[in-house]
Amino acid sequence: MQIETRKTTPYSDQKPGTSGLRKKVKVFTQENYLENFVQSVFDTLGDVAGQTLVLGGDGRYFNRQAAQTIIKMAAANGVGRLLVGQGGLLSTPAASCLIRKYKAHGGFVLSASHNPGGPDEDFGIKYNGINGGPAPESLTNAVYARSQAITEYKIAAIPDLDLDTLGETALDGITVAVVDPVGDYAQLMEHLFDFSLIKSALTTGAISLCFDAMHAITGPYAKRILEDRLGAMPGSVINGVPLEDFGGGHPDPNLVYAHELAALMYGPGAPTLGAASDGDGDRNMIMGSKFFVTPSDSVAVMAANAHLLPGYKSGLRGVARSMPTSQAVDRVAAAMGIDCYETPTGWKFFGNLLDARKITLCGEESFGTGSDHVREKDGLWAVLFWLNLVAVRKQSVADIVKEHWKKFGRDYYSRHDYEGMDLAAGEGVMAHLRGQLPDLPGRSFGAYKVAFADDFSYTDPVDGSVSDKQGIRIGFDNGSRMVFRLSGTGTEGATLRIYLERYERDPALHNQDTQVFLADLIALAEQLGGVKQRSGMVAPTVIT
Ligand code: VG1
Ligand code: CO
Repeated sequence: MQIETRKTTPYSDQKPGTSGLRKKVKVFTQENYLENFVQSVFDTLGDVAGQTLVLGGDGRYFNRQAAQTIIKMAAANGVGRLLVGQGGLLSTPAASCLIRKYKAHGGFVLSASHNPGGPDEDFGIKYNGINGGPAPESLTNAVYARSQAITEYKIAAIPDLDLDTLGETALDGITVAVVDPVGDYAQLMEHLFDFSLIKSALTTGAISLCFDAMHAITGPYAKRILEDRLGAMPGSVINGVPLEDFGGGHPDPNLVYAHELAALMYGPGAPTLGAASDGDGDRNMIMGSKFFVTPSDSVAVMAANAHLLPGYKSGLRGVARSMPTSQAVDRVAAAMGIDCYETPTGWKFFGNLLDARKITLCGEESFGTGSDHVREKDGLWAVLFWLNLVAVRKQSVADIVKEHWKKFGRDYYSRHDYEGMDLAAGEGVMAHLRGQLPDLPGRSFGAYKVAFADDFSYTDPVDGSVSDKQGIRIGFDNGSRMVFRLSGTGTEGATLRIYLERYERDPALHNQDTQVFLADLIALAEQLGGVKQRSGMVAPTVIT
């Protein structure tokens, strides 16, 4: 095998964000752009001679081409074995599953997750480590530093490989195995959940289901597991064929973008459970008939009920949520007498807690939930969790959640996103808020008295690493809270997120309209942050 060493020069913008490096396809296809980043990863990893790596992506535009480049670079950098999902495809949780199961050194996941795909849209790449989870900041910072000094990269002069046929190709030094993307993942799910119970509920019609794969990666997974294996009616999986541009949509499972599912679930004859996943299969949205489960409630309900499911029957070690996620799961943890950790936004911060066996379950308000079975959030896993739960409790999704509120109280919760904001305006809002922090504690705004106000800083309890400036938190003495932060996954301008929550113990007040119930807090957020005034935007672009 002939290995070429090619000269290159650094790109200044290869700093990974919340979840890997995400850029417009047009940025990624600049000369050597992808190659520079991949070589920076190899240079940072050091000796990978003879090691196994996993490779796959969500199937978006440029996935195939990028996979071929990475295979050639892996060969040139001494990798011993590459496991590649057939067609270059792997959902993010399935990639994590493969890394763990086959004891790989790590893997490349090609995805820009919930961002749109296509020649004018987004692409992304991230490296996951030996535990199957996203690289920690120490590694991504080192990769970035390397990318700023890179002068050459290595690539094997070999033709493109056939990624569509299952099987192994032994090249000189490296073996490339094209593997079934679904099989190992499906097997893992079977260990965690009561498949025979779910199957009988689905085949007898006790439970019906609609899963919207949004033309993204989970289509083949959902069809194989939900329809073929568990007997959900054919057609239960909609938009199940992955497309390079996700059919022109945003593969983001929320009420705005998963509108086909939302219309079905609020219409006549809605199925028992409605669910959707995102571009790379790590997010989930859960709905019942005429009922939407907020992701923050979902993780809380899961924590309270996990012991009812086979994979979690021995109980939970602890739980964790990202800082902006509502405090609903904290209440469950307190009642159960287990620890609850508050981490910065992004799945990479859960990795150490899971590895150190401090937690079993974790979640984010951004439609992400997961457990110690892999080191990524896992969309289909969450759907199976809810299916299993509904089958065990023989109640509707709405009844399960309402009972939960009765027991623990309800955390009304909403996130207001201002996308495509001018970067300077976004940074201006954050600076303006930061400036007010010292004076806020103790001040009253109507019924809201500030209990604490800070810029969230996290010290990892396992390795002691510190992550600063993770978002402005303003907490009130009645348990309400607002959080402001700038997104780290966007590819254009800034996205400012405002997270709002208000706790209500009284069951008589558990059926209010969320936006109405939060109206005072929403107004106060504008008073303190001046988002509309500073950005000139009149309203949020997305409300979840
Ligand atoms: C967003 C979410 C965050 C999530 C991240 C990756 O990040 O808020 O909770 O972990 O996306 O999800 P940000 O920085 O834009 O707020 V995925 O499914 O896009 O990999
Ligand atoms: Co995702």
